[in-house]
Amino acid sequence: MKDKILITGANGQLGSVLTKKLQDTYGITNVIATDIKLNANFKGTFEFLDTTDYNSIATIIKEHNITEIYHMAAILSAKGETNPLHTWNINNNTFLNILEAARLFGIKKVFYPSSIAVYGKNAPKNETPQDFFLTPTTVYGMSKAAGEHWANYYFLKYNLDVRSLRYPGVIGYQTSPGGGTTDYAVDAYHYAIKGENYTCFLNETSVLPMIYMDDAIRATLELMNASKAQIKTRTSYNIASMSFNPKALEHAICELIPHFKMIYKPDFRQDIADSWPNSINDNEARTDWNWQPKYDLKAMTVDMIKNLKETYKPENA
Ligand code: VAH
Repeated sequence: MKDKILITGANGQLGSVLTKKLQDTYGITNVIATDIKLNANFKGTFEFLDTTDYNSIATIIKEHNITEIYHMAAILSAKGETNPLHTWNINNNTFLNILEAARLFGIKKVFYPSSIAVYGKNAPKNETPQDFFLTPTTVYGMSKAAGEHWANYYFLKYNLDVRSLRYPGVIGYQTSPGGGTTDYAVDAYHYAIKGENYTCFLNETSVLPMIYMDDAIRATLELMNASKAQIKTRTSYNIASMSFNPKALEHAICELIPHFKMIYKPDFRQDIADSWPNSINDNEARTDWNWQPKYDLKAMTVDMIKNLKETYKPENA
């Protein structure tokens, strides 16, 4: 029987690009994209789904004979701090609904997106190891750390094949990010293409782990397509690609758009960034399922600017 994929949060920064990749991989009719609102130019099978409601999830699984679930719906770090209890409810209770439905309906595989936001200030700042105790200080990070333990619990107790990645800050041209602390790195490219300077909400020395969208999506599918025996970490895998600070990003963009400038005005997001690692050790992902990033800051910048120039062409705007 053909795999039928359910993806939640299909309108999100990662969810929308992952939906397209899943459609290309499994066939557009075999991917059920869901979210709480429909994106006007969406192509494929879409269903409205509020994952805080268990019965709605169960209905979609039964109606479409779902075999795999990618649960991408979540509120990110910066936006999450504006309403902590709501963020906890959305990020955690939705995942528990997904896990219960997956268990009861015999779903083959579940993907859960975690984040380097699960680490706190006491973790080693450089080459932060996979297995270090997690002391997040954002509700987003707390919810992702809790979700990792629930994923591991459902694997141990019910043998549910839940797999997870701790994404660094994801940068892509396809979608605007929403409410993240690493969003500055996406916004800066857009301002540069428009010929405008960018006011960055982090200071110029804030080094953070980042990953290009193409690498993040490929890592997701490579993890999900690995054999069950290869998956030895059932909380979540660290993956790393590059680390840079806003000044390095400014220089990389200026190589291609010389007059571009960033102005630095740190806001509340500086404290969030300061609590996260500078760089990540991902030896386990490389050993267990051969993870290998392809994009560095220079290659990402070339690809971002090439694609954004297309996006901003009058005929495409
Ligand atoms: C955020 N983009 O900024 C997300 C990510 C590591 C950061 O989890 O909240």
